[in-house]
Amino acid sequence: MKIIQRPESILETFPRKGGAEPDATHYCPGCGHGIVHKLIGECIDELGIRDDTILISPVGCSVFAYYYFDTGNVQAAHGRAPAVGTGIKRARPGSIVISYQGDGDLAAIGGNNILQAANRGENLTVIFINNAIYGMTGGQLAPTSILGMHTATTPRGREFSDYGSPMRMAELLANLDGVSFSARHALTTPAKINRTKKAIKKALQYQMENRGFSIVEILSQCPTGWKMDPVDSLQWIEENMVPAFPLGTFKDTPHDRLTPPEPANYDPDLVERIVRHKAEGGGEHIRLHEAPWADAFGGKGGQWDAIRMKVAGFGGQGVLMLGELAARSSMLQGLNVTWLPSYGPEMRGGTANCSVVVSTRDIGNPMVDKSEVLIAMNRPSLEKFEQDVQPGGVIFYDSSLINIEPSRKDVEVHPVPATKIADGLGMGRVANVVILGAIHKALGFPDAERIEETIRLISKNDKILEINRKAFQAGIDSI
Ligand SMILES: Cc1ncc(C[n+]2csc(CCOP(=O)(O)OP(=O)(O)O)c2C)c(N)n1
Ligand code: SF4
Repeated sequence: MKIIQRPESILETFPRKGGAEPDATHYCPGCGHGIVHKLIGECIDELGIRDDTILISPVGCSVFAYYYFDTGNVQAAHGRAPAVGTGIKRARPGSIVISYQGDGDLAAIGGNNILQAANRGENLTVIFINNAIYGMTGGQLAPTSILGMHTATTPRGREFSDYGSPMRMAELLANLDGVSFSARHALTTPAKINRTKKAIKKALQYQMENRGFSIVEILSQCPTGWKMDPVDSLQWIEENMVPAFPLGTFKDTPHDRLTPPEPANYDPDLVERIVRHKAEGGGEHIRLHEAPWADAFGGKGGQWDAIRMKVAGFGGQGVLMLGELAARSSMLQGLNVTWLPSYGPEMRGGTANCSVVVSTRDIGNPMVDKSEVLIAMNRPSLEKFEQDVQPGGVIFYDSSLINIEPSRKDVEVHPVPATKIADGLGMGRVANVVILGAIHKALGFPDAERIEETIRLISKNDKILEINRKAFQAGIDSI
């Protein structure tokens, strides 16, 4: 007996921000997205990969896919799902990554993203919903709109002379060496839906076997965008889309990919070896699991499992370099780190900031919106980021340039006359290293030995090295 039921990988209810909990999806009646969600859910269940699966939702009607799948979920910017998927898969090779994309997302704005990921043979599964139109934004022309098709932007129908032919992505991608599996299916009959499911399952199995890039293109009905009722839309696919997009398998040659190494932090011994190697034989090394914040962070850190720093100032102050120095030194200490720069449009004089996360654990998110530590090198940065510091956090600011005090009373504040000290040393641009000294003194990390190593890396000659060392010491003495 066959029991038809909701796959376990699809959530029972779909809670939203603000408390609403609709029991239906947001898709229009008759939309193909819902059918494909169910198929993916069934495949995940049958393969037993729910706990390992990370689904990337695109921009388009399926932007809310994360409301429905009881898996890991990440939402990517328009067309960027293959790049985001690449990052996730490389960071977590044991995960099963599904890049779920519409035709505007995959073939238009993300056209190069998909080509490059496929060409690199990234071990991902792409589910490509081809409904020949931009559904979400009101039915504009997509690269896959068929000739003669009336869309919001081609009211007289797509003409080859103006817009070329519909792009056959499954065939195009099949030509790339990195691709193991490329097929196109449709959802117009139960038999075809079953074939679609088989293809999705195969693509996922190939990923589980580490066989490289797989894509299943699915001709999917968009009754709303096509201005048809759901039944007519099935017929329209058979009569108009299938001739333009033949169904079938265009490549099925699973290849062996080099098994990617496990990420370093899965194995503390491996981490230790890497740290030793990087430090080229110098001194003691902290093992990842032996770096409790309580010691590393002036006794405070026990309450946080990561330290998130925002370093901000104007371009030319060495703000990004300061973040990098803190991140590199912490990395040499055996901690996990991320460093994410953010630039204003101007090269010098504009605003600049970077986000640094230092943790004993895996870092899921390199962005810093709430921070434990703020380093403000100019007044606008202090004013902008002060409120984002966690209660009990720490603010360092360049008191020679900032003529106000932070208003927060629930954080620790360290004014450091960094620019004045650096000018006194004859090199204003080492103000960032002065601040690093203050951080080391106040927080007890990063390790002085590791900071010395990173300072050596950035100092072009002995004279600059000496000034940097003095700046670091002056920072320590300043608080
Ligand atoms: C960078 C960016 N450019 C444009 C948009 C507007 N936009 C939102 S959805 C969409 C098209 C989605 O079409 P498709 O990928 O075919 O998905 P569907 O909605 O049909 O499922 C566009 C252009 C956006 N959100 N972000
Ligand atoms: S507009 Fe089209 S693709 Fe979007 S939810 Fe409605 S039917 Fe589905």
